[in-house]
Amino acid sequence: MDMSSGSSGTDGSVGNNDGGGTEDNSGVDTPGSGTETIKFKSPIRIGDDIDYNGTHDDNFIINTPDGIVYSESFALSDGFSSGTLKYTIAGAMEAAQIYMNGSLVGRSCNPGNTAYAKKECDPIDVTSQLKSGNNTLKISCVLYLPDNITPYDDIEIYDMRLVLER
Ligand SMILES: [Ca+2]
Ligand SMILES: [Ca+2]
Repeated sequence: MDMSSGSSGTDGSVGNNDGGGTEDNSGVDTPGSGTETIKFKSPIRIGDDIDYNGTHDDNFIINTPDGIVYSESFALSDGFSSGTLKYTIAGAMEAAQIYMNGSLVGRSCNPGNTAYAKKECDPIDVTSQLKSGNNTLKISCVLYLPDNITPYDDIEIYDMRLVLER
């Protein structure tokens, strides 16, 4: 008889490894809690018109652009099954280019050159571009050729977010 082992492990406490993945004991435990949302800066304003509101009869929330290109990095833990970018846009005459980790994943919709014509664009599936660790979203302004004064299409992007299924 050998009863010397002290590691029976049947004390009923929390912490059983029931399948790996990310442990999340934040208290949110409702149906659909496998969804996680990463929010980016909002609004994001890109373009080359440093006084948009002074030359248009509507109002961007941010008058001075973040630049021609906006990028934002974020950390991602392992264990996601899909990732989808969702966002709303205003002021777009041309389709801005959206990149995830250097890959062009989509082009924005174009509700028109007014801050009032906001539109929620179609979601972009970025699952195959995502990786665990550091990731970078980049949004690149495009030229609106009829404008020869500030030729990049000034746009404002709201509620850019990455919805992950875990
Ligand atoms: Ca411009
Ligand atoms: Ca514009």
